Amino acid sequence: MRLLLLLSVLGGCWAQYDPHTQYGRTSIVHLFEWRWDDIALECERYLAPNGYGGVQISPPNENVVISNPSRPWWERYQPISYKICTRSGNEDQFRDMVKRCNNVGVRIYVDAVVNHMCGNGVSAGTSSTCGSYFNPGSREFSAVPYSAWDFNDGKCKTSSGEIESYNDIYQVRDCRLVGLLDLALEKDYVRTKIAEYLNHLIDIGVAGFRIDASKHMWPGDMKAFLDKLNNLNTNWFPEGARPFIYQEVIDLGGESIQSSDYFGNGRVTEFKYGAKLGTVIRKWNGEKMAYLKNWGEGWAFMPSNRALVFVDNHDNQRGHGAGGASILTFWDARLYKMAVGFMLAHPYGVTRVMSSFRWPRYFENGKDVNDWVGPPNDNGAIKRVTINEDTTCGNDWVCEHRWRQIRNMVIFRNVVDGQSFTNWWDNGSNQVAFGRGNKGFIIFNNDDWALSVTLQTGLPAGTYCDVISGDKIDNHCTGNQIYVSSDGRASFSISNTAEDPFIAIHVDAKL
Ligand code: QV4
Ligand code: CA
Repeated sequence: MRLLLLLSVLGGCWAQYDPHTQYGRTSIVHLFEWRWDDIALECERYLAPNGYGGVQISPPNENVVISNPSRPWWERYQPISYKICTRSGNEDQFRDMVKRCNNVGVRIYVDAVVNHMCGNGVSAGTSSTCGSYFNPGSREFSAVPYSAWDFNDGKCKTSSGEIESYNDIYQVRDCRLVGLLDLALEKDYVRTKIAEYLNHLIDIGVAGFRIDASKHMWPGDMKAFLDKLNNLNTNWFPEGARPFIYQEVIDLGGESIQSSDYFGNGRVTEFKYGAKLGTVIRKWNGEKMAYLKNWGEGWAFMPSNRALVFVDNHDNQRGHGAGGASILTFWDARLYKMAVGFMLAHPYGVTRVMSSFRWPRYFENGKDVNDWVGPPNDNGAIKRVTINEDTTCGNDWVCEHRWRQIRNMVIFRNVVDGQSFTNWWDNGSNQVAFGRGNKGFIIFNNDDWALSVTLQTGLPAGTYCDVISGDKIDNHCTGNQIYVSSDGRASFSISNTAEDPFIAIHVDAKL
């Protein structure tokens, strides 16, 4: 009995690093700006059948309505209250989504914007997604309520009241990030208000939180409100399960604030991952895929068991936040699929797949002047996600998570979960391959010439469907086949002009 108790305590204390996905599901998809009713449908019709572990949703709390520019996506990062009431839906629709997704084993992770309220420059009134009154000038948010006592104005030492230097850890935490009214998180009243908001979501059934702008909160203040959080809802989670926490901290190195400052609270977003992988796959700065042999901690990333990783996110796919020009996105489809495929095959971190909307990019002097454009909408109402005959999405939803190559690599990651990184091979340039124990094997050709090689895969003998060029349907491969001989070796040929110059096989795609 004592052993069981010990195991349950150990399991419990590690839980804030654990996404609590259903057994055999390993990846999260960010359904950026989707409506709650569409997410519920997607959980049932697509995410559960294809082994997605959970969904990161856009902030569900009431936000400011920005009319100039017209309804930018980033208005949702300017809270007005903690009412579940946004363009994605109301509380009833939110509850329905959480229930339906949990009932098919797909978790919900909430984007929690708790460092600040709306921008200092916004005019007072009721221009908010639920009509709540607010007055930035007097720091009044009557639907919480917050008043001037609850903000950091007195504590910030810069003349502008804004963050002026990212190397001054006090400014970064106690001053306004791009003018956003900064909450006084050392106050128990503020910590309690935030905990009440997050506990409301936990009681409805969410599995955890992306904590927005974590770099701008003191780790100790965050711990104070995180310690006030309830255990997860036992309708869907084991007794004593702690909310999964992943903190948005952009640390590309060189700043006073480090990701490791936040490890005590939960996982942390590893922004070096997407920035470096984009540089390697684009073959910039002399980078080459052969260097990926020691990918992960070998590249000075944080420990794998603290990392939340992604190729791009909602900020850096449009030039916000960090990562710069090397970030690969759906706009760079062929290279993007290789990068996402590599991420999902490699054992490092908890993986998050981006699912975007298309917007009218328009570059002036190298900057996309339409980087603010919000989700597809009809006079402000977010458009439904329509599904086409060919299973792609309509209405300008990109649905990268439905692209065969990405969906099948999410499944690949599930099949190889727990298997070690094995059988690495490279040609010294941009042709590389590796296996995951005896469950899966992947090979890339990112050179400007053909790949033709016979390699040890570690897999049992048999005929495998390549899940990049097609699917295994009934007992038939719709794409290429790979034959693994009794000694585990297989021959691979990949043209450098192939639509997708990589091949992936695993034991669940074996004829
Ligand atoms: C402007 C001026 C300010 C001025 C202010 C007056 O820039 O100097 O004081 O007006 O009100 C929008 C506008 C921004 C404007 C601000 C209003 O773009 O120009 O300030 O509103 O104050 C998103 C967008 C921001 C947007 C913000 C709020 O990226 O452009 O600002 O939402 O609507 C750092 C952080 C990191 C952060 C990243 C973007 O360390 O945490 O910057 N990433 C997260 C989210 C991101 C979000 C925020 C944080 C803020 O991922 O999407 O910013 O919640 O690296
Ligand atoms: Ca702050």
